[in-house]
Amino acid sequence: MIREIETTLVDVPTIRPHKLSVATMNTQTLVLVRILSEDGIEGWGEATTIGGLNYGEESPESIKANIDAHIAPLVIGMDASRVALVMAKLRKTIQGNRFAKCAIETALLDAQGQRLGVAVSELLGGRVRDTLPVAWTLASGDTAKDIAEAETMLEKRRHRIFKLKIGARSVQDDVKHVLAIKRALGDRASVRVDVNQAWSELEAVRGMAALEAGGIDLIEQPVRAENRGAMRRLAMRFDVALMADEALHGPVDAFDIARNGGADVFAVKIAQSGGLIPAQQVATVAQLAGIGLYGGTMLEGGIGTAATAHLCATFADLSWDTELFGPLLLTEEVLEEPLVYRDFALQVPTEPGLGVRIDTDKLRRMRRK
Ligand code: MUC
Ligand code: MG
Repeated sequence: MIREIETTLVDVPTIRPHKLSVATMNTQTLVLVRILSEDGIEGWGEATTIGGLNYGEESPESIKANIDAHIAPLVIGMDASRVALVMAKLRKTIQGNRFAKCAIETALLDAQGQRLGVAVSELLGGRVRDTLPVAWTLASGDTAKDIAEAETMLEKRRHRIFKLKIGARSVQDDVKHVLAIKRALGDRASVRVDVNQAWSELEAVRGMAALEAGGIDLIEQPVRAENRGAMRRLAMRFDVALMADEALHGPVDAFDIARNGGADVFAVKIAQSGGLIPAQQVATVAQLAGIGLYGGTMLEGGIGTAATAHLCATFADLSWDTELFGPLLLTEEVLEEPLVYRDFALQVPTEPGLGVRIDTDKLRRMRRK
């Protein structure tokens, strides 16, 4: 039986300002969810977003408030081992709040894995890989600094895929910045961009033409999420891979975009999809439609990153790899043992549940008072 659901906000400074077209992040706020069941098993989940309400329609504070006031009372007393039943009730009764639902589902699956002695990836059908190549986002806003950062990452064998955050400046300035980085790194790295919806369709046509010619591998969400027509036209017009991110709010969006040819690649995000199971459905739609998969992040800390890693480990085809670097952008770790990054890849935890342990003493010190 679910006995208690506790939510905690943790503000963690980033290692450097992280500049996106929608916000500049100096801290990341983790919403950590602990679900305690009567059998003594404790599961953990996490939700994060970017820049308060700059990225999506849920903020850390709304996620916490809605879990405390509406979600917890609904599911406390239900059988904790009936994860699907709890989530079915939640999805039927609570509108929206996908990030909050994801944190709850993650915690329930973590507990269930511990209960059954299996990793979450096994609960999700079984893993086909134990390591996941991880991209790094260059987002200092400065070309020379970004090149130096990329060189360090290559040298340390931590990343050889780089995603550049653009869209805050003019298309011309952004293209100049991106192509300078691509020229410096050459074939040693895959260089991709994320525009975070900043361009009009016309700007996207100009920007994508220049980026494609300059050897950029992937363009992520160049136009507004709701502008599906533009995404479809851009996908048809250009050979360079076009990825949907903000446009994907779960399996129904995935189905619609797949049917209309609105993307070549899906960024699969557990929070944006509303949980691990709906994210798995997003991936299934992609695979059925011949759309490539990429393991996306909302810049989660260790818990949310481990959860996504378990899901991505089950994908037969993960041709665009992942960006599960969230914990590496943060100055503080909430796990007892940090996740392991080695040889350009994240090692998927193998212990039961999420396979991570929370440092509760540290969490007590770090939590927002
Ligand atoms: C996004 O839009 O993809 C992922 C990596 C990063 O730097 O920001 C996020 C959000
Ligand atoms: Mg994105």
